[in-house]
Amino acid sequence: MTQMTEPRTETPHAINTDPGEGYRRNGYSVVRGIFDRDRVARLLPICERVLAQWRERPLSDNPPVGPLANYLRHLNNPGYHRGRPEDLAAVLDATAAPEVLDAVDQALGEPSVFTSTSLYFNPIGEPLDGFWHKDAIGPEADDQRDYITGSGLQVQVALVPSEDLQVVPGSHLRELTDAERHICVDDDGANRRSNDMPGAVRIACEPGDAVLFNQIVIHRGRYHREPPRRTFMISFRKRRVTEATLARRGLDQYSDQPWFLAPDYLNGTAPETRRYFSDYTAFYAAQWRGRLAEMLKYHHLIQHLHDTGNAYPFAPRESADRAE
Ligand SMILES: O=C(O)CCC(=O)C(=O)O
Repeated sequence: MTQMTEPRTETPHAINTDPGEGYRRNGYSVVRGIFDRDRVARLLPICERVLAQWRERPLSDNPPVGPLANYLRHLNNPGYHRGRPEDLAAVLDATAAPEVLDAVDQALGEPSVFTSTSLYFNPIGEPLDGFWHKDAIGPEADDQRDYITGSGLQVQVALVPSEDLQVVPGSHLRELTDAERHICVDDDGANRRSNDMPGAVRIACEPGDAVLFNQIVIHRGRYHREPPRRTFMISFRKRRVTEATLARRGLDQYSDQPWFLAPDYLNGTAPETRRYFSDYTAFYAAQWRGRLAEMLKYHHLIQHLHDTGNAYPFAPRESADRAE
C-alpha cells in the first residue's frame, strides 16, 4: 500500500551546521555549499547519464534493480564512464574534495578511509516513505570510541533541492526509546514507515549542501516520484574500524573496488585527489591483487583448455580410472 509522507510543514526542519561539537551532540550536521555551483553543474549531468545507463545495463544487481530501486552504488565504477575519463575524474575529484575530507575529519575526530559512492534518486515504481533504522554495524563497532561518533558516516550532497532525509537528533547516544522500538523493530518491522516518529526532523538542502550523519542515528529517506531527488553520497569509515573489518571479513561489497588498480584510473584528477586515492589503493591493494591472482590462474587454465582443444576438464583421468 502506498504511504505518503505527512505534509512537509508538520515535520520541523533541522539546522545544525557544526560538523564538530554539533555533530557529536546530534548525530548529524549540515555543511552548506560543500560543492560549489560549478561542481554541482558538472556532476548533475554525469549522474543523470550514469542513472540512465544503470537503468538499461546496471553493472550490479546489488542493490536490486527494479521499479522500487532508489539508489545505485559505485558511481566511480569505470564501467559507467567508458570513453568519458573526464567524467570519472570529476566524480573522483568531488569524492575527495578537501572540503568533504575536512568535514569528515571534524565529525569523526580520527582518521577515516573512503568506503563508497552512491547516487540516490526517485523510484519509477510505487512511491514510499523510507523505513526508520540505524545502519547495521558489525561487532567492531562495540567500542567506546564509537559510541558518540559512530564507526563511520555518510556525506549526502544534494545536486537538486532535497528534503528527503529525516533524522532523529541525539538518537545515536542512547538505546531506542519504547516509541522508537515500536516503530523501528516491533511487529517484524510493520511500523517502520510510520510518519509519527517522535523528535524527527527533516533536513532541507539546496544544491551543493551536504548532510553528514553517522550510522547510529535513527534516519530514513523518502522515495517519492516527485520532487526529483539526485543526491550524491560518499561513505567513510574510521580507519581503525576499517582495518579491523578487513582483517576479520576481508573484502566486502563496498571495498571490492579493484578498478583502483588500473594504472590509468586516476588520470585527469587533481593532485590532492591522486594523493588521497593512492593511499586508499595502497590500503586495499594486497586484497585486490590476491583476488585478481586467483582469477588469473583460472583464466589461464580456461585459455589453455580452449587452446589445446581439451575444453572439458572434468572427465575421469586415466590414472584415476586405473586407481579405481
Ligand atoms: O537517504 C536515504 O534515502 C537513506 C540513506 C540511508 O538509509 C543510509 O545511508 O543508510
